[in-house]
Amino acid sequence: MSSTKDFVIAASSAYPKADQTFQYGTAGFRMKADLLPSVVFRVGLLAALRSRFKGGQYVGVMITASHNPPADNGVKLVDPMGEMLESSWEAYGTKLANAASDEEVYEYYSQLEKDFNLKPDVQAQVVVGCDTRESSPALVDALVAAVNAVGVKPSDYGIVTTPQLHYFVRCLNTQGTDHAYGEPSPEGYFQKLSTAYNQLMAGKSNSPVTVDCANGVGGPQLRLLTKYLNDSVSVVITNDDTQTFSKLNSQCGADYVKTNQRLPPSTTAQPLARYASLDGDADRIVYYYTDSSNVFHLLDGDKIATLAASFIVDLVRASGITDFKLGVVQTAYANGNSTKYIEKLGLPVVCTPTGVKHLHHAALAYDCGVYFEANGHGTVLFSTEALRRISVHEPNTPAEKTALTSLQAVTELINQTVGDALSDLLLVEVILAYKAWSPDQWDSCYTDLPNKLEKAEVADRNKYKTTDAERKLTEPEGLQDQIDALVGKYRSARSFVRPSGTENVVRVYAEAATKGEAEELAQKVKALLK
Ligand code: NG1
Ligand code: ZN
Repeated sequence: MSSTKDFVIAASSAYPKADQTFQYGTAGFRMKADLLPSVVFRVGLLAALRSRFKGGQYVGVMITASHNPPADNGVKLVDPMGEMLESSWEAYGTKLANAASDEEVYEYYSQLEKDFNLKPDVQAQVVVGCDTRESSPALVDALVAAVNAVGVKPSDYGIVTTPQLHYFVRCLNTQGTDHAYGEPSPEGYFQKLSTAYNQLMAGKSNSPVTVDCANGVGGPQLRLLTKYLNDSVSVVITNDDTQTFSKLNSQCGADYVKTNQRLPPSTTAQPLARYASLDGDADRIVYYYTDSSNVFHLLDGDKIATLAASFIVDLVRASGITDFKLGVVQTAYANGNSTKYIEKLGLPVVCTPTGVKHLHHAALAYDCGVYFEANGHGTVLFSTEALRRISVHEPNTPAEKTALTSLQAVTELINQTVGDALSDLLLVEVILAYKAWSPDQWDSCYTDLPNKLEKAEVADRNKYKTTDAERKLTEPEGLQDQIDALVGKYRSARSFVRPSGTENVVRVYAEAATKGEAEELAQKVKALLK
């Protein structure tokens, strides 16, 4: 009779490893899709181990490369409450992915079983989802082959957004408990979001919003979601061709708009109308508009964070809830003026290293933690205690009752597992309707400092070491002093350099009083890296 060892080795041999070193980074493994089959196979083994380590709870595997070009793909694990994989396990993923032979794959696998004392009677449960890329189905097959080899039948959700998969995982693990998150199905997801949205929007309306879906999975999913929404807003869906693989993230999508700070070329914007762009797996969203002079204005993650934070704080106060701590979490890429604005609102604001797991973690310190990366990836977390207080609070006046009911619906509208472009879209639409704000009114809360993001190819990005939430370099020696000297020459300037966690490059960010100065500073700092 064959043993697990035989099954794993035989199955692994169908997914030979490319001659390459892999690393589980900020977004899991991400690279050209043809290098990935062996990596995904081994991630499947890791997912099964992780599930057993978590007492047989469901663990998710998402196959996507988000905003990367169509030829790329990626894979990442989702922990039982819908969070990103706990950091200490990333190294096990890296080790498995780099095992030199099928025998070594099994050796590491069984070593982890021993190290964590994983009992054979705990059955692993794995769920998988993927984006619309051409390479995704074959990678799902690799994943299925791996978990089958260790006796697990995975649940395959097919083509879903990354945040949907996070939602399903949390629902599956909380079913039947007093903290059940929702029905673990696409319908359950749409139902949860739309019920909250429809309740919040009763009697309110918005002008239409046009949503560029990056020709990714967000398009079909948003189309389904809109069927559940009342007619308080009409959502115009664009760039939703998921059949032509080469169109994914090409000349459209949140990353294109944020990086180039311009409209997707396919969009002819009506002045003062609202536009939004999702990324390829719909976990990021940015808004934008053109003003009456046809000038483009970006409403990025920082603007969404400040909008959400001020709205929620107002609702909490209006509900009569006191001693409620709401904080905002940003990264070094947050515009300097957004940080000043949050401070002006009297709210605590902290800066963490790049990567949502850091922001998510910091946000847990508050009753309500609002976290967004400038690129539009973020969400709002309510602590268990805050949710309890909100649910038992007794309003003293009809006005308090109205605010409290809205606050309760807001906690349902927000996907609290991870940044979710569809949930964030509905949240922004609700807030703008409540405030009766046009996009320029929202924009006028503060003016972004002009900024520039550049990337530099370097021989070895690992030579760049940072401190102070990646705002300062400690290595290479002397480089930070040179950057500081350059920054000192510009008005309202700030610049930092950090190695990317997802690409083999070093990123340079600069902001300054004018566009010209920000661009010049970025170029000069980039030139230091040569
Ligand atoms: P890196 O490549 O580490 O800069 C990028 C984004 C992050 C985050 C991750 C994960 C920027 C400057 N960086 O990280 O914010 O979203 O990808 O996708 O946008
Ligand atoms: Zn994404």
